[in-house]
Amino acid sequence: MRDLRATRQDFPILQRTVRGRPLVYLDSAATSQKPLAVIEAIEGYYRTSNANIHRGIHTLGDEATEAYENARAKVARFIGAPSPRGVVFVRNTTEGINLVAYAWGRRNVRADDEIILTEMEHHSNLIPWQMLANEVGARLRFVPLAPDGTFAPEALERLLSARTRLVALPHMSNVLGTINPVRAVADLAHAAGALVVVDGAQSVPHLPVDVREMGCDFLAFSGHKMCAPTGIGVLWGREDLLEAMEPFMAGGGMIREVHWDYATWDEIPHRFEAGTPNIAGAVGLGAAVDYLEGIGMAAIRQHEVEITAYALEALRHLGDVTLYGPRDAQRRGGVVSFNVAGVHPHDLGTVLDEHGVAIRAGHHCCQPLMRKLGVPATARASFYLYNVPEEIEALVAAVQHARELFSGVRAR
Ligand code: 7TS
Repeated sequence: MRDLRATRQDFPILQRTVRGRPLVYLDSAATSQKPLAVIEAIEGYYRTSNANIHRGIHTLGDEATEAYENARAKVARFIGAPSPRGVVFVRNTTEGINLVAYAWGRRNVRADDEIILTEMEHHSNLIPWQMLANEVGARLRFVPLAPDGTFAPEALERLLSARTRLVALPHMSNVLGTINPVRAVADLAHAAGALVVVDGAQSVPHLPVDVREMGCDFLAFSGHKMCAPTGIGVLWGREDLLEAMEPFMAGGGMIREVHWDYATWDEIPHRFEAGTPNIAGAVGLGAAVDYLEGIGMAAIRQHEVEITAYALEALRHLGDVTLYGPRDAQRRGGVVSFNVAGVHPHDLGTVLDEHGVAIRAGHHCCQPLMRKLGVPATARASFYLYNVPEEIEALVAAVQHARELFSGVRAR
C-alpha cells in the first residue's frame, strides 16, 4: 500500500505558506486540493487536443471527443455503474440534484405526494425539493436524527407510505460526518414504491462507492471535492429512468432532429448535456479518478478513519469543546464540526488562519440542521488523503491559542 504521507508531494499547493507558516489545509469538504497529475491533464488537453466535441470532422475534435468520453467511462467504472450511458456530466452536485427535481420530479410528483429527506440536508438537497413540492402541492417529510447525528432505518420506515414518491439523502453529512445506511434506505424506499436519490458530494471522494451495491436510483457528486477542477460534476441515473426523462435544458448537442416547431432528443446521456460542456473539466475529472484509484479508495478511507479518530480524541481532550456527530470514527467520514465555549466559530477561523490553519466556519449550507443543533454556526475541520497527524496537532495548538486569547478578553 502506498504511504499516504508521500501523496503530499503530489499537491503543489501544500508546499506554500500562509502568514509565514506552512499551510495546514483542513477544508477539503468545501473543496479538495488538486494533484499535479490533474493540473497537467488539463494543461495537456489545452496544449494538444483542444476542440469542440461530437462534431466528427477533424483530428483535434476526435481527440477531444475521445478524451471526454474516456473520462465518462472512467467515472462509470469508479462508481460501479453498469455503463457510461448513465453518467451525465453536470457542473456539480447541486446541478445534478436540480436535474432530477426538474426532469424527473416535475413529471412524477403530484399533489399530496410526499418526498422524504433527512434533518441533515445540505441546502442543495433541500431547496430543489422545496421548490418542486411548492409547485405541485407535494409535502416534504424529514427523517429525525438521534442526538449523535445518526438515524436508524426504522426512523425512515415510520415515514414511508403509499404517498412517498422519493427519498433523497446524503450518503455522508458535510456537518456531522455521519455515514448513512443508504443500502437499507434504498431497500425500504423501493419496497414502498419510492425512488432514491443519493447526494454523494461528501462520500464519492472519500469512500469506495458502488451504485449497484448502494441500490440507489440517482447519485450526484462534484468533481472539485475529489481532486478534480471546479465546474464539473456527475449525475448518475438508472438508465431506464434517464431514458424516460425529458431534457432539463435544451439547445445544441442534445437533439436528434430539429424542425421549426419541434425537435427530438438525442440518446442518453447526451440528451442532458445541452451546449458545449466543460470538456477540460471532464478530462481533469478522469485524471482525478485515475489518481484516486492509483492510491485506492479503501486506503483513503482507512487513512481518514485514523486521522478523524485522532482529531476527535485530541479535540475532546481540550475541554470546553462541543463535538457534533457520531463518536465512533468508523461511522463517520473525515469531517469534524465543533464549537469552543466562548469563541464564535468565525473568530476561531480567523485566529486559526493566523496559524496557517484553514478550516471552515459557518452554517455549512445547513441552516435547518444548525437550528436543530441549537447553534448559529460551527467550526469545521475536514480531512483528505494528504492530511497528516502533525496537522491535527497544529489545529489543536491553534484552537488552544484562540481559547486563551478569548478567555483573556473575557477576563479583562
Ligand atoms: N451536498 C453536500 C452533502 C455537500 O457537502 C455539498 C457541498 C453539496 C451538496 C453541494 O456541492 P456543490 O459542489 O454543488 O456546491 N458542501 C460544501 C461544504 O460543506 N462547504 O462548502 C461546500
